[in-house]
Amino acid sequence: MKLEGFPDLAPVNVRSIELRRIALGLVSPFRTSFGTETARDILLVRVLTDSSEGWGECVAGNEPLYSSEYVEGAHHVLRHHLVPRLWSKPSIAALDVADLLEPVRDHRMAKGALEAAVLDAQLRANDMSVASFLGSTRPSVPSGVSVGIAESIDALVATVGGYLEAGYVRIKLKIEPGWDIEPVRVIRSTFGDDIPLQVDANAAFTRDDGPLLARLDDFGLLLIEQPLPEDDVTGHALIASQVETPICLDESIVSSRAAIDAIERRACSIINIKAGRVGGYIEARRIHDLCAERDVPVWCGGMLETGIGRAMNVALASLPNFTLPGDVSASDRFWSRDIVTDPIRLADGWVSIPAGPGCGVEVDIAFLDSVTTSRFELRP
Ligand code: NPQ
Ligand code: MG
Repeated sequence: MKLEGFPDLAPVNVRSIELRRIALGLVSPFRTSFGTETARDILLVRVLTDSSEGWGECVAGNEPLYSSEYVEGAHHVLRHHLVPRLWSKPSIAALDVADLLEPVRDHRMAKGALEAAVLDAQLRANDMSVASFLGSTRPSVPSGVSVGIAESIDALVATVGGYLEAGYVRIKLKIEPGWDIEPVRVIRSTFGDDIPLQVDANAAFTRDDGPLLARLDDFGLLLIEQPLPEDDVTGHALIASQVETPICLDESIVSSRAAIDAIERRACSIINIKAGRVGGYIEARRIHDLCAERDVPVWCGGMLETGIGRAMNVALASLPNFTLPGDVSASDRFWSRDIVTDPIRLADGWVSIPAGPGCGVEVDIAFLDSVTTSRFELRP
């Protein structure tokens, strides 16, 4: 199946695929309603072709807490079920990958990482950037930041103050039952009504919490992200009918089908797009397009990516219907040192889209080797 609006590029001959795991500590612990992350075990996919190399980043977490996927499971399904399916074709294009992997149910983060690596390799061979391939219309995008649940309200105020000082143009507060109205009230009273502000519950509330969430209407938030569990689309429609603030879905939107379903059922009026969650950048573009046709704004989510995934996210975020600032923070929001030589940086609250071929950034192979915990090579 050929997609509308994607450039038709020469395929590549894949010689080998490496599954590499790295260990990276976060600059500070990141607490959400589902847990606290202090370090990440990240799976990278490296594709070697006759003429190029490509990298893809798997966004699965150390544990299956954000969603059912986790890094060890992604590694297993890539090695035993996904990578072997690529060997069925002698030469391959990124636009073929999803169809080859389609018989395997779910495992979208694993599939997305493999597709991203093939895409990076194919685009480098064809001297085209991910941004051009996806249909970017801007050279830079505004940068938002996601702020974890803090030890205290004072600590939260200090953290948010630091990000505003750094230039971030939009703040997202993580919330959970008991850390919901008060943090929002204090951030508004401290920093004023003008800063673009939103909240993310990561599925921590219930269908009975409509009246509680409606109290957030007083604070002029851009949106409330994923208040209820992933599979409760009808529950989100119920909450949306009780709350003035727009409801945005993240975890629930696992595919373009799920996006259409949630929109038609009025469960959300805004969608967070994460390529990993939906199985890759091509499906992410498809969701962008269908939301644009329905006048549903989208924004680009983040999954604590290194410079590889972060560069591709910034490219995605520069498509025209990404009209809200994304969680496309600078690399130093999460990492003291990135695995790429030219990590994403903040300039007046904006980030630039890398212009080079593929994801547009180069891996710092010596540093990468120093943080590598395992490597596994697969061949046809
Ligand atoms: C979200 N991201 O929007 C996610 C949640 C999240 C930047 O808020 C390891 C892997 C840790 C994935 C922590 C942001 C994670 C993770 C949080 C995703 O819901
Ligand atoms: Mg979220």
